[in-house]
Formats: sequence, structure tokens, C-alpha cells
Amino acid sequence: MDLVRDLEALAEGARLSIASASDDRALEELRVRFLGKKGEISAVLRGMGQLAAEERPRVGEVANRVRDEVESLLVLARQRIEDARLEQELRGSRIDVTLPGRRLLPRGHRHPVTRTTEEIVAIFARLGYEVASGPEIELDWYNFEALNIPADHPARDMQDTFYVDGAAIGRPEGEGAVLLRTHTSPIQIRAMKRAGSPPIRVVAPGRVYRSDYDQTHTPMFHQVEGICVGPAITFADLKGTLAAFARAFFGAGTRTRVRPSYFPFVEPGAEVDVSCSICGGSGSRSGARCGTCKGSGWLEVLGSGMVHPKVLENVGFDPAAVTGFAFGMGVERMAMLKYGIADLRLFYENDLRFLEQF
Ligand code: 2NL
Repeated sequence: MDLVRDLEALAEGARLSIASASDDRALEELRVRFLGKKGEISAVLRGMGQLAAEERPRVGEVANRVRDEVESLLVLARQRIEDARLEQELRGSRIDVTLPGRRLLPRGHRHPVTRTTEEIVAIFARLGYEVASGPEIELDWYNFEALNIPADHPARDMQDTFYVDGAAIGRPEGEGAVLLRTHTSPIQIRAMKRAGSPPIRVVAPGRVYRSDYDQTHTPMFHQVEGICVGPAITFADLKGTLAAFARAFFGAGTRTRVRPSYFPFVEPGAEVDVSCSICGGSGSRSGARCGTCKGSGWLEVLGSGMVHPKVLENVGFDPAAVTGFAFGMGVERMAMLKYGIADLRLFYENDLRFLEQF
């Protein structure tokens, strides 16, 4: 029976020392002391050889119970110590996750094409134009027919585009082709139909698509077009508006000239040139021929004209009562001329060494 008493005393000693252990190392020492091969419980069990056979089961039973208890006390103590350690760590280094970061990340900026689009649109917004957008996947009627470009018109070749399989998007056959718009004019056609009657001033930025790909053409590019229709709008309004735009976009000293040109949706049509923003219109730069305007002093920047009567008619406006002017420009080209960018493809390579200059 001495062994049972020894075991009970051992258990009491284990309870006290485990309860007061304050780190993992101390616990490990206690584990070895009580449970190890040369530990106290093993020592007691070794003494069992001296016992009478009938006493052994009872001592064995107590020894097992004590061993189980010490094991679970060690597990609990390990948890207690880990909890305390975590608690102390959390108290010692409180992190305020609501504080702003100390190192601000570099902010980034809009793509030069987006920026140029916004600059152009803002100028026309100041002139009283509303800003409209429309679908990039367009119907033949809005992209071509309404603009006085019938199916057999040569302008269709120049604006050859990408066609969408109408059947695949559930359009009944015979309702006209579905295509990627080749210009943003259909936005203005839609805006005029929506308005129902003049006057109207709309500027229409957006992506457009043409089946072109070379040094100066990408199959997707950006345009800003505008239209102004009302009673007695004249070619003088066109010139005044586009000259004001050119000064706002390229700088106060910018001069403007118009040359006759042809677009099926206007009559008469005109090309608008501005004095070269790089050489100031002189045609030369530090003694050499200006590369941007090829020495002419002028840059072609816009197409324009008086809205064709058929186009007015197509949107339900009365060409006998109202007139209007319209214009269109390529955004990439405007950005190239303003910032002196030589190669169109730079806009779409997404090379940060290029983009970070803006
Ligand atoms: C160019 C030429 C132009 C227009 C666009 C237009 C729109 C309507 C009616 C009449 Cl709804 N005209 N837009 C007119 C003349 C020229 O753009 O070279 N763009 C890059």
C-alpha cells in the first residue's frame, strides 16, 4: 500500500509544480521528471516487483490514473502558457489597423488616350455641348445608311469593319448587318433621334473599329465627334467653334485654316488644319525642317462640314428649317500631335516606360 501512497504524493507534487510552471522549458522538465523512462512514475512501477500478485492490479490502476492525470495537466498547462504568451504579445504590440499606411503607393494616372479624350470633351462641354455615348456593336443603319453611306458607296471600302454574326445574337435575318462601329457618328444619329427636334449640341467620344493595321492605323482607335444643329447655323459657326477648340487644346496662339474636302455625311465638307504645335507654324525647328508638320507649318487635325440635308432628314429633322455643322477627330492622332509622340503603336503596348511619361 506504500506504493499507492507514494503515487498519491507524486500526483499532488505534480499538480503543484505543473500549476506553477511558467514556460515550455519548465513543462518539458516536469514531463521528463514525472513521465519519463527514468521518471518518478516509472520508479514506482519498478517497485511493483516486490508486491504480492494480488496487490499489483490496484497499484497498476492507480499508476495509470496518475499518469493520465499528469499527461492532461501538462496539455492544459501548455495551452495556458501559450495563451498567456499570445495575450502578452497582443498587449505589447497593439496594431491600429485603421491607421493610414505610412508609405503612400505611387498613384498612377489615366492612359494618355483617356486623358486626351477627356481634355477634348471638356473643351466642348465648356462650349455648351452635352456628352453622349452609344453601343460599340452597331446596326448598319446607324453606322452607314443614316449617314448617307449606302451599301454600294466607296466610303464603305475605306471604313471596312468587323461584322458580327447577327443570327448568333438572335437577330432575325433581313434586319440589316450588325457590325463594330467605324466612327462615333452613330452616337450622334441616336442622340438626334432621341431629342426628336433641334436645337442640339452633342459631343460623342468613344472606341471605333476599322479593318486596318499598319504604322499609322490600329484596328481599334478612338474618336471624338460633335454636332451642332439649329436654326441658321452656318459655316462661320463651324469655323469659330473649331478655331476656339484648337486654341483651347493646342494653345492660345494656334491659328486655323479650312480646306475643302469630302465626306458623304456633310456638304460642303472641310478639312481643318492648325498651325503646327511643335514648330509654331514656321515649318522649321533649330534650323532643320520640322518633323511633325514636314516643314509645312500646318497639321491636319479635323474633318468637318455642314450636315448633309439627307442626314437631317434621316433623323426626322426638317432640312428646310434647320442647318448644322459636324466634325470628327482621331484621339490618338490628337495626342500624338500635342505630346510629340512619333509611333501610334506605343499607345497599345502598355510599356510603363512610355506610359509613365504622362
Ligand atoms: C474625320 C472626319 C467627320 C463628321 C465627322 C458627322 C456626324 C453626323 C453628321 C454629319 Cl451625325 N457629320 N460627323 C463630319 C465630318 C467629318 O470626321 O476625319 N474624322 C476623324
